Amino acid sequence: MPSTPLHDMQAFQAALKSSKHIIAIAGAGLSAASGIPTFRGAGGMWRKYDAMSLATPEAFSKNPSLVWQFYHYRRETALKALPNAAHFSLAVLSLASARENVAPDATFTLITQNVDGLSARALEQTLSAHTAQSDVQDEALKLLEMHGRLFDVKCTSKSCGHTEFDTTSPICASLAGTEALIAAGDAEPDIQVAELPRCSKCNALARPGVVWFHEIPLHLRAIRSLVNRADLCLVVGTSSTVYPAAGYASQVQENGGKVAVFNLERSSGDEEANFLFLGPCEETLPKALG
Ligand code: BJW
Ligand code: ZN
Repeated sequence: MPSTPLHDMQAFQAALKSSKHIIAIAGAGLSAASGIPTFRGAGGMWRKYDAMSLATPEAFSKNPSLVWQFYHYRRETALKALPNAAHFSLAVLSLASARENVAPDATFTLITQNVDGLSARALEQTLSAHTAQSDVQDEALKLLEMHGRLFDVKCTSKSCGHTEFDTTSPICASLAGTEALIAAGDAEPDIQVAELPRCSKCNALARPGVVWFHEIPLHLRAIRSLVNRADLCLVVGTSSTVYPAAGYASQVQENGGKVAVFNLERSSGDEEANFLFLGPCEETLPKALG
């Protein structure tokens, strides 16, 4: 069992300062203060549906109209949302020239399960406020969006597979306004497949470029190598119930690294953490990271 005092901010900051390879694993709680609903618990319903049951390949095959309406609603919500203080704290940690409480030569990578793009926007804004070219060149190494991106639109035809980043609002005319049908029990329109988003290359049905259950998450090779060398792992706003992300913190500990959990409430596996900061991460992270 870990022997470090669980809630000791000074001890955490000493660990932060002495770490060489830091990673953060983030989940939906990171974006909760930006108004993005979480998956499980209070935020996990969309209309009358359990959000988890819509985020599957089976749901898309069975009812692409319903699943596209769900993702259209989430795209519109994310477009209106702004990164919060927790996103910015993590973005600052990425920038050697901006951060203070970390060793000058330490590395940091944020591995996020979130698809809302808010961490990328926080990183872009933080980068543009700090002009050092060396920071800009390393940007791709600092954020890995392992469950894809809401704004990637991906062809369903295996022979094509074209994906493009598209923030058009609405993504297609037939979905316009469907995001407003939020009253529980409202009948959603049954949109014909021909009217749903289509691939710009081959005109096949397109799907959201996110990773559903039983699909392979992205950037796994890079993540494996980061997890293997990490000596500190921050676990931020995730229920730690979805694999492989849920297994990364214990892998870091097995390699001798430390784990710090930032969550509103108790979460799976947090009894093993070296540090546990309960509360909204938009408050606890800025305090902890300085
Ligand atoms: C706050 C807060 C605030 C609120 N401040 N905190 C091993 C064992 C068992 C099962 C498996 C296994 N390996 C694989 C599986 C199967 C499956 C799985 O994990 N199933 C489990 C449910 C048991 N995994 C997969 O299928 C994955 N693929 C896979 O494993 O491929 C095989 C393979 C892997 C590796 C190598 C080779 C092969 C794919 C998983 C894809 C998950 N997709 C989704 C949808 C993405 C698209 C979309 O967004 O629509 O990803 S599901 C959903 O869950 C979404 C999330 O990213 C993910 C995690 O949820 P998250 O972020 O933790 O959210 P919540 O809501 O659960 O928690 C929020 C937390 O925030 C709570 O704790 C709150 O308290 C907290 N909070 N406000 C701080 N202000
Ligand atoms: Zn195509």
